Amino acid sequence: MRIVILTGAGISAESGLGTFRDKDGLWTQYDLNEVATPEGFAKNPQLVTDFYNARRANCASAQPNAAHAALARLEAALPGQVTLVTQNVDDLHQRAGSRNVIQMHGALMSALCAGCGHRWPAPPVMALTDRCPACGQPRTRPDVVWFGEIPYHMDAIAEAVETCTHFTAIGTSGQVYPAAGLAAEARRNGAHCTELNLEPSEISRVFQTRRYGPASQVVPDWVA
Ligand code: BV8
Repeated sequence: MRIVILTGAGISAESGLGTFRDKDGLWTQYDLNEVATPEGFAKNPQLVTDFYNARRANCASAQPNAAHAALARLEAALPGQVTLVTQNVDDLHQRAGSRNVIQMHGALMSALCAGCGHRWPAPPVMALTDRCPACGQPRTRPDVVWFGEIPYHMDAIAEAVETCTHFTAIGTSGQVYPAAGLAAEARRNGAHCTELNLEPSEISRVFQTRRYGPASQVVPDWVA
């Protein structure tokens, strides 16, 4: 058995981290073009740095919930058979004990040098004057994938999706590509696809099995 799990912001909602497109989501409070695009960062780097500093602080004070813990148990019970692909930039999967985690949209807890590409653990509060430990340039940016940028680890993700027997999406609205296209790809490759979400997503029709409710309830039930 080879299981690919794709998670989105909904799995961290009950840990107190906001989602993006729910009624009080992040994209109702911020214009994504201003805070989640390279153009936005170029136009107002301080606004973007402040946006990610605030989310990093929220993440540091949040705790993994029962859904994160259940996925860590699943991975431990099926060594080498579970690949966890997350769209989330929080570190709650890792803090819950998941080991094989692919963060396709990057990580809040990582800093990136826009000059030389070096990555290092982000300070709690990133500043535009922070210098890269490798090249010394003051070109620090959040190590996240903005709209228009290519997601990380796409080759590894494609290989996992091509060979998996089961694909389960958890807590994602299925609106952001290429992540939202992975379920249909897995289905085409013969995988059994399951959606675990609060409500039907944009891509619900792709899934053979669908369970709706809060992740902290439906995910442990699914893992059991
Ligand atoms: C790409 C940054 C090319 C990090 C994010 C024009 C120009 C360029 C590209 C495009 C373009 N037009 C369209 C595109 C493609 C674009 C895209 O998809 N746009 C959408 C809006 C149409 N994609 C890109 O730009 C991507 N790059 O295409 O490059 C390429 C690609 C491949 C190969 C070669 C070239 C880059 C996309 C990444 C953008 N970065 N974030 C950050 O700040 O976090 S996206 C952002 O949305 C987050 O990463 C988030 O993870 C992601 C998806 O959102 P969800 O996780 O699904 O969250 P959402 O709020 O939407 O839904 C939450 C769900 O949870 C809901 O269904 C809700 O019901 C449920 N829920 C709520 N509570 C609970 C719950 N479920 C269970 N329990 C609960 N308690």
